[in-house]
Amino acid sequence: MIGNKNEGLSITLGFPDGDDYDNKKKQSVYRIWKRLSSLQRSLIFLVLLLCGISAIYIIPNLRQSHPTNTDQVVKDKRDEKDSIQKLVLEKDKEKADFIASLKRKHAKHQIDDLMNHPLKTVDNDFKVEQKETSAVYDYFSPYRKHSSRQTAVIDAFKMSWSAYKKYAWGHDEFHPISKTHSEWFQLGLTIVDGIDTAIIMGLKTEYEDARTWIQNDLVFTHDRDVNLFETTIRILGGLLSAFHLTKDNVFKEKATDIGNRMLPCFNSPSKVPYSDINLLTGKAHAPRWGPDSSTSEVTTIQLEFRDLSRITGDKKYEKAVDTVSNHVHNLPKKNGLVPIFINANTGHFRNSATITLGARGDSYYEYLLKQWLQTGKTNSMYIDDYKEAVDGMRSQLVRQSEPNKLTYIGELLGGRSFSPKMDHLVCFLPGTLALGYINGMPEEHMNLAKEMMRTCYEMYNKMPTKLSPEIVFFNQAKKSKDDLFVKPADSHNLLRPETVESLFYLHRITGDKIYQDWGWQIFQAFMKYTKVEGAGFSSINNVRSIGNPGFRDKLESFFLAETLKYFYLLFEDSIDYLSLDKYVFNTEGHALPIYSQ
Ligand code: DMJ
Repeated sequence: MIGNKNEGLSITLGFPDGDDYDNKKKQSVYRIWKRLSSLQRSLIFLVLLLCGISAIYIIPNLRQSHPTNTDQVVKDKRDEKDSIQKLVLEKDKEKADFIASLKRKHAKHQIDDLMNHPLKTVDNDFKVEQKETSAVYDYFSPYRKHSSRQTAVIDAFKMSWSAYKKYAWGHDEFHPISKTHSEWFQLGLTIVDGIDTAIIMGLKTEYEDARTWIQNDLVFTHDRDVNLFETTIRILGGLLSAFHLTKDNVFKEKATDIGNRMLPCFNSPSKVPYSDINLLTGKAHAPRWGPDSSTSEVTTIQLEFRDLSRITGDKKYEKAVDTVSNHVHNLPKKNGLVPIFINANTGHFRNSATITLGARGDSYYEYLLKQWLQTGKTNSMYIDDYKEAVDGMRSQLVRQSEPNKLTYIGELLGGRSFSPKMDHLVCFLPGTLALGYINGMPEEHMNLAKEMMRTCYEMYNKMPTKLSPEIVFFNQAKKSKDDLFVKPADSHNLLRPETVESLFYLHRITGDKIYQDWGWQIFQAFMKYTKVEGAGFSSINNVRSIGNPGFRDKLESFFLAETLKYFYLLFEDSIDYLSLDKYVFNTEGHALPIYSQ
């Protein structure tokens, strides 16, 4: 070592070994430090401080030039892109397109899911090209992620399903207070209606239990009358949806069986179907309570029978329901609006019947739009009738309440005199109008959809329990205190889906999260007032009583088929999950594919 001690600086040129070197070095630094003035020492402190601060900012940036988690993400993204390209090269274009579209919608969890769990490709035996891919999404992938609101909905479904399984498995309906069950059609209604919700929520055990029951125990040979409309939308619709989502032929076979057994309903003189049929004997007839079928019932079976034709290649089902549609199309109407009764023998409307968007009228309007969509927008008869009907609603039925100007849809009693009565059932309308709007209907339809959506929300929000009654009346007098009132006989809640269904469409179509928040408020009210300890959910008697809402001891199958399904879909942020471009939901919430014609 050579050191110039006088200059207070030492320069190391050699490499002496061990302690001797270290001691000398420490002494030399210490001596230098002692010789410095306080100003020099302060300057050195300052320089060291600045170096320290710079290091805090510089080191993390330097670290980024080395492999980190962020890089791993970038690499994963690149790999993901490469895999997508590879899939394209492998001619698995359908899957690649699907993943790419999910990616665009930031549905990262679904990308992960799909990358890890390939779609299963199946034979496409449809005679008419369907817009849906011929691949089946892996609903039961363990990689699926749900938002916390979706998880709450799934828990509600599981709670209700397991209680039904424990006390009523295989029976139509469950009574959660008495823990008993009852039959309506003796077709395991709750299972068949609810199975596709289990699929959509990714509930494998529940799905498998239901599938096993359907395969082994669902028979259509009971000597019993069933209602054509209810059996079509719930049983046939449920089976078809399960078939499309899984491509499992068990569902197709059962759907074909029940479809065949219901066909005699159409053998009426007018070809407008009878409302009821005995599935064993094939004897069809008008309802016990009168000579007429309900208009909504004979016009809300078309999506299902048409789909059955498309999957079997047998045109007879579609032909039967097309005949009904063509017939109803040619009947005289009031501004596109229809009376709620039609006679299967004469084929004529009962002209003195009420015109309403509620019970017995509702889904006539819904299926005009949805049939047009199902058939690839190729049949203008449906959309022309739909447009005329919406114009008719606007001119004949739409009013605003006092004092807050809530837009509502009233009824024409006897086809003539206006009543400010609105069923909760009418709340399907905002969703249908919004669906029409994104498929080319005019802006006024969307405006009406939004206004009606607020009204339907207020039907919940204004009640002490935050749950809607079955029917409300709107106030028209200028000095009214509140916009709506509820008659005691109408104050029950049956766990109906319509408002949640419309919230789902409005959110899907506008992306406005207010609809999710409204839905969450409603969901919480269901949890608070309709939950039965250890037995799922029950409809209630009085939404105006917080203290005594009173259980009605009944779980309607549409709570599992529709209400909870639409809650789940409302809280889904990806617009590609059961895309409205590929699926049309029947009036019971069952997903059917859209075809090219
Ligand atoms: C369901 O069966 C269907 O949504 C139908 O269109 C109307 N009634 C119930 C639900 O409220």
